[in-house]
Amino acid sequence: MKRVFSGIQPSGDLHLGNLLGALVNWSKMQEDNDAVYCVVDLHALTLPQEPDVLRKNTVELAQLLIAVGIDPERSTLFVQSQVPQHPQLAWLMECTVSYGELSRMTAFKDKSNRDTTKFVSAGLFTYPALQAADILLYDTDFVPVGDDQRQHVEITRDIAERFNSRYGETFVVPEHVIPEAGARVMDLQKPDRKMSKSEGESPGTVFVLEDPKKIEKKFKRAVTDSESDVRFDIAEKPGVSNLLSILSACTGEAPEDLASNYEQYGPLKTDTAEAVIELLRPIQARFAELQSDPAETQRLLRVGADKAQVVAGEVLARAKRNIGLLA
Ligand code: ATP
Ligand code: LTN
Repeated sequence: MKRVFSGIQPSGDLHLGNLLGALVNWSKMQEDNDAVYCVVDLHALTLPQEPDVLRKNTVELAQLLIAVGIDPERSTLFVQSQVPQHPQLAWLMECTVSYGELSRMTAFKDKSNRDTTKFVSAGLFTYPALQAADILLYDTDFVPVGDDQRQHVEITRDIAERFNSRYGETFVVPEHVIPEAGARVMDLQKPDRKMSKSEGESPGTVFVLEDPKKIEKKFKRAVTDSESDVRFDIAEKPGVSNLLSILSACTGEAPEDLASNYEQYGPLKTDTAEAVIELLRPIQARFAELQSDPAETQRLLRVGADKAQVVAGEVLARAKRNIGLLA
């Protein structure tokens, strides 16, 4: 059986981009693979966190993952900081990646440049080394992610190949799995920017737990353009194409085919809002049930961490042995 691994940060409220770009595939891929899914709380520390908020977000994100369909009986679901092999292997990864390679990461450039007065932690810079550790610790074959993580999976492959060629066959070289529709959900107000959760409350971000009435409003006010024809053309019509991509991810129909059903923006907005609300309805209901018992979620996560440590311990021992550290 193939191994699947992916992670998500407890850095804010889950949005439609996370769901369509990553979590739909997480859920699908657990059917035929040995899936390992992780709430990457150590990654969230790259930006300053409020301790109580981080704790709450970590448990609630795990509950949301279960609500979306991740089955903790079938998949291994755990929190990164409860498996100490992650930061341990990350050091070996930091010593296998170069300063130049890390400097070329667009996610780092975006986040460190966004506000020049903000504190830029060293962790934000070395972040891909920890991500490589996450992935390589499980002999991962496939990594389901959104399009923005393409470069991070690529650098993970480079690190694995370099380590293998320096110290002998140690790591499986993983591949990304990026969905056809929904890989890059854009902000409804700024369709040239990806929908993002660390932006906070924004009229262009649709949250998984958002009230249906609010979702409807956000779609109604989505930025389109001054023309009126509906066609799928990301360069010329980013706003309209974003709506078609979202509708496509919800319905499974190609965005080009969907475009031919519409002559005006209004009905496209209404139908997209409706498809999204229907997709979210069962997730919201299931989350409400799970939320009432955080202790049970924490118990499940502990079980997941114990399961994860079995594999992570073996792979870390292999890496330590091959690089010349004492057992
Ligand atoms: P942040 O805004 O804090 O960087 P994020 O919203 O990008 O967070 P992450 O935890 O970094 O969320 O990502 C979780 C998963 O969701 C990743 O696989 C990522 O590729 C995917 N993802 C995030 N934003 C989008 C988006 N707008 N469209 C499609 N996939 C996305
Ligand atoms: N960097 C990712 C989150 C992440 C991840 C991972 C994704 C951390 N470790 C391992 C896939 C595999 C992000 O910010 N979206």
